[in-house]
Amino acid sequence: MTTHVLATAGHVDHGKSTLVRALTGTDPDRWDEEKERGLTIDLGFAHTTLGVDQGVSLIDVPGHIRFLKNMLAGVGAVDACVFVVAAPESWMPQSEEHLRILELLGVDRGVIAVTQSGLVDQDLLELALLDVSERVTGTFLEDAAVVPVDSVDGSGLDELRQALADLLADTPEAADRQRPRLWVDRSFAPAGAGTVVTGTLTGGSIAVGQTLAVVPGGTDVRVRSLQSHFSAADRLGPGTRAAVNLTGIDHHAIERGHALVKPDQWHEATTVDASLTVLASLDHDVSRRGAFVAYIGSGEHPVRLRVLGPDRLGPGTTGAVRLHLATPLPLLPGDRFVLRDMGRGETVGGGELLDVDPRVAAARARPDGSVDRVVRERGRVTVDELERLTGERRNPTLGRWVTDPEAVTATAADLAARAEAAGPLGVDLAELNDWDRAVLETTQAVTVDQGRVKVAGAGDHLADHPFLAELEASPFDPPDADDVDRAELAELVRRGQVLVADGNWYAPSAVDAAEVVVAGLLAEKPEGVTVAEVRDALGTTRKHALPLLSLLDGRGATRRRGDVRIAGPRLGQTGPIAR
Ligand SMILES: Nc1nc2c(ncn2[C@@H]2O[C@H](COP(=O)(O)OP(=O)(O)OP(=O)(O)O)[C@@H](O)[C@H]2O)c(=O)[nH]1
Ligand SMILES: [Mg+2]
Repeated sequence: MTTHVLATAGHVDHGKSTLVRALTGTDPDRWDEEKERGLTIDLGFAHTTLGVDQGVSLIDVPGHIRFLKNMLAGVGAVDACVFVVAAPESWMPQSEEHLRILELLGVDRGVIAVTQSGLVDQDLLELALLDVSERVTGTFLEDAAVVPVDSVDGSGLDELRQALADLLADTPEAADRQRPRLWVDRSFAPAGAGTVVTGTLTGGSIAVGQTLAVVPGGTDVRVRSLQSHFSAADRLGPGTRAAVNLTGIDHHAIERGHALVKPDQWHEATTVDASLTVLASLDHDVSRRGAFVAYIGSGEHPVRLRVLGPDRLGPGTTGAVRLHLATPLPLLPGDRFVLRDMGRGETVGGGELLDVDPRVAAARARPDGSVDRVVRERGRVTVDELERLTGERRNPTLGRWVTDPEAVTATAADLAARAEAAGPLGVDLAELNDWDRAVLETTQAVTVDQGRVKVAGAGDHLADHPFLAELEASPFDPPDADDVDRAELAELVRRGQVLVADGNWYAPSAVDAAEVVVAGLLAEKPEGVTVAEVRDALGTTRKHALPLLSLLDGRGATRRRGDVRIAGPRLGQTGPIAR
């Protein structure tokens, strides 16, 4: 069974609700007031099956201008429309306005029902059909089937059903992008059931037991049960009308215009850049002045508007605008909106969101909806963040980021500059963040040597540090290290280029040489040699003989026994005698 969601559209009293009832058996006018007045105030919902396996959900909208807000809440996520024009009155103002709104929202297909056909003679019917086909020329309904019907006497209904079946056979099923979003159009609390919200589910599936987030607000809720048109389901896919029973939220805390989404999957946008197409019928330019509201998803949101580039847009033109929302919404580039001016009570135009988190100042912003630009403006963006901002999941190009080549080059240059500034010792690797480290792998400009980031090819200044030469010049009577840079000294010791014992510093070659001398002594006196004998043999003082011997003890060349040193287990194995 495929399912599609359709909305009605058309002027007040042209027979939308009557047609929905004739097609589905359900009266979409739910409220007593609606039934009494014969006027649709709010959205109505009905369901039918065409043929054996084509499920159709119908959202019935009000035609009266006063309830345009409710109409807009209903048509945001539909696959197609049933456009209703009454034969006796033919094209009327809300026929026009609804058509414009559907166009602005990106609805791209539908059927046209010319209703109340039994109330006019053949000539008038022909006139109405002609009028309608002229009105829709150049719009998405240009090639739509136009079917005369009378919902009261039933004539034409079979043809309309067939036209709908043909339309839906050609209509792709709602895409599953694993990114479910349900714009809430109703929230209520049936006795004993907690909170129930309804809406048109798009972008992905939701399942019983799943945790979802309410935006705005971010409240986590759990799906207790699911229904579509009163039949229970464990899971509902995109392109279905969904009634979701939630735990974790009071029904007053979630309302029309809010959205249910997966936690952490959506950027919550408050400033967005968008294209705005101004209706050709508008009699003035659009500038930042106006009491604007944007209809996005199922909601009505006051916005501040700024035209990007020029400061105004003329009727019939398209340009870029920046919108500031009062409440954050889970939005993506490609989402559609309709803009109205509440002060003038008119529909201004509408368009498509291009950037849900603009980075460039309005004066310079040139939004275009491209994923590459989002990456370029940021330099780097994690794959998760990129998906939140664009809906697109890309493979990372470096570490966990999708990167702009210029940003990688810039960071590499920055690393080189830091290494340069840090001098010969370089920068401690521990000071670099994840991004720096990732870039490090890609650049030849710096190298990592023993945990320090250094300018590549700078050579190792520590290898010929002057202190080493001083130590080697007087191996058994070496100088102190008071004038040596502490960090450099520590690094020399860490590398083993300088040996330290009892606060004295020695060249490794000095200890090697001492080992040769002591080995010679021990060859003659295997029973052991004294410190004094070693001191004399090295021609040094006790101050240095003691640390040198303890360094030899340390490497296992000698070993203490009472007052003397004897051969250690590794005598001749680590020093120059072995080599
Ligand atoms: N004879 C006849 N009467 C119709 C037909 N369609 C609607 N009507 C009548 O026209 C009146 C208005 O019909 P509705 O279905 O309420 O019109 P609507 O488009 O839903 O109106 P709103 O929702 O308020 O915009 C009602 O009295 C209907 O009985 C039709 O095809 N034939
Ligand atoms: Mg109605």
